[in-house]
Amino acid sequence: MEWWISMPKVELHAHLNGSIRDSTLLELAKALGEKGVILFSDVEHVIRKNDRSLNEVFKLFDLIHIITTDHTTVTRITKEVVEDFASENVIYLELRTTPKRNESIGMSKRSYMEAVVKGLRAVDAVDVNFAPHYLGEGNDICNGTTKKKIFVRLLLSIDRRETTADAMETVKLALEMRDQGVVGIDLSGNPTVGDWMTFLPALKFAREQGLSITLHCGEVPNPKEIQAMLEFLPERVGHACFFKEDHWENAKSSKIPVEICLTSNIRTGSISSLDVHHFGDLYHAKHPLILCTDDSGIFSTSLSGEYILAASSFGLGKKEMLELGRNAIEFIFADDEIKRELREAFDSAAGTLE
Ligand code: 6MZ
Repeated sequence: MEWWISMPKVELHAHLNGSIRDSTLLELAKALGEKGVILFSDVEHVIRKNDRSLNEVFKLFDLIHIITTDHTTVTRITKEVVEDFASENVIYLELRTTPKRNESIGMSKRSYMEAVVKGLRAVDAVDVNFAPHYLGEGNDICNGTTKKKIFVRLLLSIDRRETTADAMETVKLALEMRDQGVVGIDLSGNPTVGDWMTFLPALKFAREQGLSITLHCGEVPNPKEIQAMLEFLPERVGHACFFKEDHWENAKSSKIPVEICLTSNIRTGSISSLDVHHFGDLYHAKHPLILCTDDSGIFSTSLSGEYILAASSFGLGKKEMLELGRNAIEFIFADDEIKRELREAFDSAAGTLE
């Protein structure tokens, strides 16, 4: 196995419905085609396409949501996504997803999330620790088996198309599900849609109640919104592609960690090429940053792929890759006990470096 696949990794920016296996998506689309719900031939080339603009990505998400949003499928894709991350030695995963309501099939935001949690419980290829004090069946902590272990925590996403009331419902649900591994809130969705002020009351409430917050910030040029988001002092931001100098000054002085998704930024055209990607500047300035996948299914990538891409583009060796991965531990939303365990895993990997 290549070294960057076997090294331990921490994934903090992965959207559930963006991380679905292509094979699963095609299988589900085919089944819906056979039922006459969609025209498979229309859909197939959209799924198989590789390069997509940011707007095309959001059109694809609307299609994916038609294909995946029923309880059984949500459970299945959650299980598969966790297994896929674990198979490339992700040892801590913060998986984010937008709770969805679909009255015609009896789905509420809560029942959607219950289907997600069912998916976490269904994983059997690896031991999943997904909730505080949860020891899954067959958990290897005491019995000394060599089954891999992954910590999974959940972030509930607010979609920028939603209303203040929708956003508040999501935050309340997150609070009720804290004992099932929910640790924070994400604001995401098409960055050209919606207004920051719509979500602010729910985000403030989330913060008051002790949830951590990460915001998709600066995915499109919108200086005022970027400024307002930075003033809110989120625990992390994602992307930061269109930050201007004063935004960077602000983010750097506040030391706000940035979730960096190289392949996603290049594929959507938000950044023209890796040699001008802000990873380089942030890395050399030692600004807190975390390499992430965003949507490993949509962009045909993996976290290992992102590490080797960063290594080859910015001249990182094994030691630097491992350090980069280890630094991510400081920015997870889970508690200190988990941080300690993760540090041990990285330190033991560091001990094997020649
Ligand atoms: C902004 C994104 C995104 O929540 O249905 N999402 N939002 N920028 C991105 N970069 C390309 N990638 C994914 O996962 C899919 C949803 O995550 C958000 C969008 O709201 C998308 O509908 P879930 O599991």
